[in-house]
Amino acid sequence: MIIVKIGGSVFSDKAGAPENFNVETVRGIAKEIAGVYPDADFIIIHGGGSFGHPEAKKYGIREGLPADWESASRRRIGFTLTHQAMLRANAKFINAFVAENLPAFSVSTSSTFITENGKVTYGDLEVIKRLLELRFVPVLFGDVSLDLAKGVDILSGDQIITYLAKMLKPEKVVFLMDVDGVYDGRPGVGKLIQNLKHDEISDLLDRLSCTSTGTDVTGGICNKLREAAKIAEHSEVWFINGKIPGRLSGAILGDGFGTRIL
Ligand code: ATP
Ligand code: IP8
Repeated sequence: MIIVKIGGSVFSDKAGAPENFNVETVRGIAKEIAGVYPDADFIIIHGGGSFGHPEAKKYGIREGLPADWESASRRRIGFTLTHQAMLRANAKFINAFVAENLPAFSVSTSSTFITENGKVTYGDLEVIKRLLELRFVPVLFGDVSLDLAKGVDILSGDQIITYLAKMLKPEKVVFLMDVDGVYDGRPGVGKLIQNLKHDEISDLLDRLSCTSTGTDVTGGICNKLREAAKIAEHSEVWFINGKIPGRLSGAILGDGFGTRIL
């Protein structure tokens, strides 16, 4: 099984207009997956991009549910609206995948997982396992979550992958971003790291400024790297450019260009 995270920076311009979606890029990714399916099973997770992040930020979802009724009422509405924004993104993914003849099936993250401070504490994977047995391609997404500590929170797609990797032990996890991989400084300034040992990640985190864009509520590249260190205990992990045709196929076939976590 291969888990592919399609980052928000790949399918949308996160600093651009609300809910912009690059359908050509997503169709290209779907085509590369269709070239390998059904020889390999896939789970797809997409991020929030210009859909979930602006709404989550606007309504302060990461702050949880406050005690006073008026603020809590506004946050509950924001929780619903953030989820709806993610469902609109998800519908665009399903359409693009189906157009490439892949049986992509939407699995709503907030109905599958419960979090505690944004980390999965409970996940019901039965539907996902059954979908895989029947050769569907489950498509999950970063989403709002019901949270044991805060009432409500955001569950990042990157965090979902850590949980799935632990439970399902995929052969490979591929993170698609809008840059060639992980850099030892800001992309364009730092050098691309082609092989990164998972025990070097904490030093790298110290060296990085740890921000991606102003609209990201889930911690950008730093959260991704922290999760990758955990995922690498169970599977092969790649960070590659999802906007360049052929790179995903390369990582799937084992001679990818990007960063490989060892
Ligand atoms: P989303 O969270 O919406 O799914 P994403 O998965 O594409 O988005 P981001 O959280 O935006 O990922 O993180 C990727 C971004 O981090 C890239 O667009 C890149 O410009 C930025 N970045 C910052 N520092 C680095 C670095 N050292 N190495 C790689 N990317 C970096
Ligand atoms: O982009 C965030 O998921 P991510 C989801 O995978 C929302 O971190 C709703 C902002």
